[in-house]
Amino acid sequence: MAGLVFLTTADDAGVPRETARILGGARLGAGLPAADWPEQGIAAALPGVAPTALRERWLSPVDCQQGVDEGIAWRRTGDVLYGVIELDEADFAGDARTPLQAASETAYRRIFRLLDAQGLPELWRVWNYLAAINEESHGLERYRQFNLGRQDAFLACHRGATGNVPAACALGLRDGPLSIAFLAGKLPAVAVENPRQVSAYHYPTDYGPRSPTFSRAALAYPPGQEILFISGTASIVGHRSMHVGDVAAQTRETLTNILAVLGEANRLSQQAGFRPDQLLCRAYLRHADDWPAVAAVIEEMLGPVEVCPVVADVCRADLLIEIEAMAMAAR
Ligand code: 3EB
Repeated sequence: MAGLVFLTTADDAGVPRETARILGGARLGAGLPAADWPEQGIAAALPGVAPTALRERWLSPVDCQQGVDEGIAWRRTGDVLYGVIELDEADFAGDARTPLQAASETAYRRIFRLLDAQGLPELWRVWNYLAAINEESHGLERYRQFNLGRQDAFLACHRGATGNVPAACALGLRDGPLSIAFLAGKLPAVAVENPRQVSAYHYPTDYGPRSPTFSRAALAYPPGQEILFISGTASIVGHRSMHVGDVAAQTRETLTNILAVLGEANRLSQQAGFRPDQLLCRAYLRHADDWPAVAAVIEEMLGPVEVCPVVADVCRADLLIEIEAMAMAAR
């Protein structure tokens, strides 16, 4: 059975003109026009990528249904749904919470409302982007404000904030709205943790009044397929940042974490054969100039994998690199 296909292209050459089968995706970099399917725009520099932009698409084997609800652009194919919501924090000025906390809680409440209405309640993977993630306002770092709003929405919408939570990433861009893309389905994903790390949802309060709500990876089950989503992964052992100031050592620690998560995923997986050289990676670099050093460590530790480098701010000020990965298999 043909399932979902994930496609990355530098331009639109060779891509089917039939856009009804595009479930959704992301536009990275600058220079491509916005798509007319649910697409998350990530306006960031892509070091070493020529030209200057990439488009990622999830292709469905059949035409998708689509809609827009409470500002969420979504498409679904069978029991899988992809959506994107962008909220402008300025629209939440005057709320008792900080504008970012209010926007974050609102976005997640809307997502859960849509998923409940569609009968696809299981959130598998979330991509979060916000402006100036490490800056402080209202006496709290903005990433920590985001964590407050996100966790409140999970609890209010009866999801729970520990255990079976989605795989995710959360990155800072220079400016722009709060932007959240997600994949969800009818069947629950299997959450995967990392034996080398404290679960993020159990981080001590030194990292903020509310813990981040994500799992280290998720195994998701579209019909006939198993998809491994490895969350944004950094140079953290236990709950502490390691190798502060040394991007090559941080990349090595990050990949050691990814390989540990991969091992756990294979232990829990239905087909148990995900290999390091099969990973499709996105590497978030605080500094574009670090890309050659990061690329060399990735090649050394994973082999010649596909990597999309993106300049973005990692959610702890002492981290220079965060890497996420995906792999797909037939089931
Ligand atoms: C960490 O391990 C690094 O808040 O959704 C990675 C992936 C990180 C997801 C999130 C944060 C998030 O804590 C940061």
